[in-house]
Order: sequence, then structure tokens, then C-alpha cells
Amino acid sequence: MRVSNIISLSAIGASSVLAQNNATGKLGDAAAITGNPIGKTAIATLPEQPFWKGSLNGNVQGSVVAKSGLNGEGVDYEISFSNLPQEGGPFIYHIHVAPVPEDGNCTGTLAHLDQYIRGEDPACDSSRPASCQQGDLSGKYGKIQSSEPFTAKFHDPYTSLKEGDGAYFGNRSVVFHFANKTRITCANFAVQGSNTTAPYPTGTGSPVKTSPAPTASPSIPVDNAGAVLNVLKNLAIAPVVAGFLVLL
Ligand SMILES: *[C@@H]1O[C@H](CO)[C@@H](O)[C@H](O)[C@H]1NC(C)=O
Ligand SMILES: *[C@@H]1O[C@H](CO)[C@@H](O)[C@H](O)[C@H]1NC(C)=O
Ligand SMILES: *[C@@H]1O[C@H](CO)[C@@H](O)[C@H](O)[C@H]1NC(C)=O
Ligand SMILES: *[C@@H]1O[C@H](CO)[C@@H](O)[C@H](O)[C@H]1NC(C)=O
Ligand SMILES: *[C@@H]1O[C@H](CO)[C@@H](O)[C@H](O)[C@H]1NC(C)=O
Ligand SMILES: [Cu+2]
Repeated sequence: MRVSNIISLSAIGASSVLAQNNATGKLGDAAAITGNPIGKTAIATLPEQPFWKGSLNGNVQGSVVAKSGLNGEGVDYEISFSNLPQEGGPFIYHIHVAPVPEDGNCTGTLAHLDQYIRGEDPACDSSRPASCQQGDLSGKYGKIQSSEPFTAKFHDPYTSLKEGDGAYFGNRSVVFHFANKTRITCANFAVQGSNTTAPYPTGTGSPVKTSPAPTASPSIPVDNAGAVLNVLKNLAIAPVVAGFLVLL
């Protein structure tokens, strides 16, 4: 009796697991991206004015910073949002396929980056991120709860900073929504980093040989400070990425 109850309960458990969302794109699961230009960065910064015309105490503020992952594999994201709306959360955000038009109309960003033609429904199963729309960042890595400020760091294998890839998003946008999908605000990515070829530390063996530092030269553009900072930041998050890889 008891045993059969347990058996039928676990049968229910198993069948409900099987019945769960195993959606994938019409073209299959998203492929992991390699060959992203080392040091390349794209940043989307939310504008001063919201697109949504309802009652807000000023626009949501913040940015999505995206950098080529370690060894050019995938992309490391740093998300920060503040001045969140008082209601209507948890908020969601995505990479949309088209850029924001000149007039700032977030409807013009069209749908999510979804190269594998999955569609929005059923909702993304965050335990199977390759099966989700590539642009569904909050589906894969977490919605925005209403505590301020919201920050997140994650590694996404399925989006690209390599021009020519279908998954490339340096020419696309981010849209920030209410839970009911209404678009509050949106911003284009701007590509900041170039194809910096700073060597990554190998971790073992002899230290990476670097060419001698150039002697101070007045012709070095101020921009280089940014590039150096980016390299330092990349190095600083390397252990986090390694941690992710171990978990995967
Ligand atoms: C998920 O996969 C199982 C086993 O392959 C299948 O029986 C089920 O119909 C699928 N569910 C959906 C929603 O596609
Ligand atoms: C979506 O949610 C916001 C915030 O709660 C609300 O003001 C708006 O009317 C909702 N829009 C729709 C279409 O339900
Ligand atoms: C934004 O664009 C959509 C479709 O292109 C249009 O229907 C809508 O009226 C526009 N909204 C505003 C505020 O301009
Ligand atoms: C963005 O770039 C990708 C890859 O280079 C390209 O396939 C896509 O059509 C571009 N999208 C837009 C909106 O320009
Ligand atoms: C980066 O490298 C790619 C491919 O080698 C090239 O097409 C692109 O123009 C380069 N971008 C910059 C900003 O140098
Ligand atoms: Cu969206």
C-alpha cells in the first residue's frame, strides 16, 4: 500500500518532469559561439527618457555591458539597473533583433534575437539555456526583482560579438519590460572595444612574454586608458568564468 503510493507518486513526478517544457528552436538548440574578438566590448545605456508614457519617477537607469568571453568563447555580461518602477515587476529584459530607431520608439526593435526560431512560448527553461531564445537574457539568467539596484554578472555562450555571426548583437538593442511585456525603455548597443590582442595569462608554465612597454609617448591616444581598463576587467572576471565552466 505505502510502497505502491510511493511508486505512483514517483510515477506522477516522473511524468510531470517529462511533460515539462522541452522546447527548442525550429533550427534546434543554439550553438556555443567561439572566435569573439578578444577585448571587444558592447555597451547599451538606457536613455534619460522612458518610451513608456505611464507614471514613472523618471526612467529606469543602467546599462548592459557585454565583453568577449575568455579565449573568445561566448560573452560575459554585467547588468545594472536602478530607479526601477514601483510596480509591475519582476521586470524582464532581452536583446532585440533590430536597433532602436532615431525616434526612440521601442516597438521598432521588433522581437527578441532568436536565430533558431524558437519563439517566446513556452517560457525559457533556464536549466537549458541553449534551448531558449538567444536574446532572452532574463529568461536564461534571471528576472529583475524589485530590490534596488539590480546587478548581475553572467556568461552567455550563445550570443556573439563577432561581426557576420547571426548571433552578433553589436548592431542590435536591449529592451526593458514590465512583467506583462509592455516596453518601458530601450537602448542600442555601442561597440567600444576594438580587436585588442592582449594575451591572457595561461595560469601555469612560464609567464606570458610581453613586448617591452613603450616609453611614454605623447601620441598615445587617451582611449588607451579605456582599453587597458577593459583588459584588467577581463582578467579580473576570468576566475568567475572558470567557475561557470566548471559548473557547466
Ligand atoms: C518532451 O519530450 C518528451 C519525451 O521525448 C515527449 O514525450 C513530450 O511530448 C515532449 N513535450 C513537449 C512539450 O514537446
Ligand atoms: C503592464 O503593467 C504596467 C505596470 O503594472 C501597467 O501600468 C500597464 O497597464 C500594463 N499593461 C498592460 C497592457 O497590461
Ligand atoms: C511606435 O511604433 C509603432 C509601430 O511602428 C507605432 O504603432 C506606434 O504608434 C509608435 N509609438 C509612438 C509613441 O510613436
Ligand atoms: C547585425 O549584424 C549581423 C551580423 O553581422 C547581421 O546578420 C544582421 O543582419 C545585422 N542586423 C541589423 C539589424 O543590422
Ligand atoms: C575586428 O576584426 C574583424 C575581423 O578580423 C574586422 O572585420 C573588424 O573590422 C575589426 N574591428 C575593429 C574595430 O578593428
Ligand atoms: Cu524584450
